[in-house]
Amino acid sequence: MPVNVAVVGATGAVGDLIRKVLAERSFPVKSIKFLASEKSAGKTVEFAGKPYPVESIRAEAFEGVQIVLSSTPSSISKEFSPIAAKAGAIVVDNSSAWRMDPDCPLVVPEVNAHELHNAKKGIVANPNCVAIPLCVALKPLHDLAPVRRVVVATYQSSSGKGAKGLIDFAAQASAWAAGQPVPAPTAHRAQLAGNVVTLDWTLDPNGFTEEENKVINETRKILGDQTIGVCPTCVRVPVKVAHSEAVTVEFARPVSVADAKAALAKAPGVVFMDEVVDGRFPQPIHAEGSDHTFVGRVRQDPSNPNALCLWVVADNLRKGAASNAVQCAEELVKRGIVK
Ligand code: 11C
Repeated sequence: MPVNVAVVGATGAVGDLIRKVLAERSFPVKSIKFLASEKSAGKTVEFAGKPYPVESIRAEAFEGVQIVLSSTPSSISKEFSPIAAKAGAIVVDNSSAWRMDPDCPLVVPEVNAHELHNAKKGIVANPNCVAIPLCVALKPLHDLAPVRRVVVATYQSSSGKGAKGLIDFAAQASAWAAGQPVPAPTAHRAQLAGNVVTLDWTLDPNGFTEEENKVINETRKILGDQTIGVCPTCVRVPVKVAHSEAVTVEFARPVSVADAKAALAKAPGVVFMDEVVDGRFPQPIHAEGSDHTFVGRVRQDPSNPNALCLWVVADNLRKGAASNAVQCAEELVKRGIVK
C-alpha cells in the first residue's frame, strides 16, 4: 500500500540518507514531502530523480501524512512529533526524545518488530547507533540461551558527531598526516587524528557518559529484559564512518562457539565473517554504505565458561540510524499499522 510520507530534518546528515534509503529500497511512496528548520526551508532536494522544495516544519505540514521519518534534535522532536501523531501519522523518530518512554516502542526490526503494534503515542523510537547493531548481533544468541551480562567497548567513528564531526576530523587528519600543527577540535571534544577519545560525550552523574547510559538502557529495552547487565565503555576513534564494538556476552548457561557461529550465520540482518574459515573479519570499510551488521571473531571467553567474545561493526548512519528507521516504516506498512 503506497503511503503519504514526510521526512523531517531532511537536510541533515541522517535526513539526507533517509531520502536515499527510501529510494534505494523502493519504499511504497504515494506522496512525499521534505521538512526542515527555517534555515533550510526554500532549498531543493532530490528524491527518485525529481526535485522537491524543502518546507519549514509546522503543524499544517502534517495534514494527510501517514508516516513521518524524523531526524531532528530532541527538542524539535518533543515539540513536533506529538503534533504529527495527533494529525494521524505514525512518527519514526531518530532522536533520543522518546526512547525511554514506556508508550513508545524502541525498535530494531530484526529483533522486536512486534513492538511496533504498541506505539500508543503514535511515535516509534529509533535506537542509538551502538545499541542497534549490538542487539542485531545479540538476538540470535539470546535465542540460544538467555543473555545475562554484556561488556562492550566501542570504537565509534567521527560521523557520529554529524557533518561537523567529519569536517573537524578531515581538517585534523590532513594536518596530522602532513606533520603540521593539528587544528583544535570544534565538534569533537579532543584531537581525533592519531588519537582515541573516550570522553567525546557529556559525562552523566553516574560516571558513565550519556552515550554509555543510552547503550545500557536501550539494549535492555530492545531485548525486552531489564535484568540484563550492560557495562559499556564508549570511545571515539579516527574512522570516518561505521562504529565497531568489542563485545563479551555472558549467558545463563554455556553456548558453544560452533552453535553461536551457526546462529549468527543465518541471523536476519547479519553478515557473518569467519576468520577461521575464510580469513575474513569485519572492518568499518566493509560496513560503510551497507544496511547489514557485520559480526566475526567469535571466541570462547577463557575466563568464563558461560561467556563468548565477538566483534560487531555497522554503518552508524545507515543501520545505526537512517536504514533502521526506514525498515521500521516498511514494517509499519507491511503489518497494516499505518492507517
Ligand atoms: C555518536 N552515537 O556516535 C552517537 C550519535 O543516540 O542517536 C547518535 C546519538 C544517538 O556520537
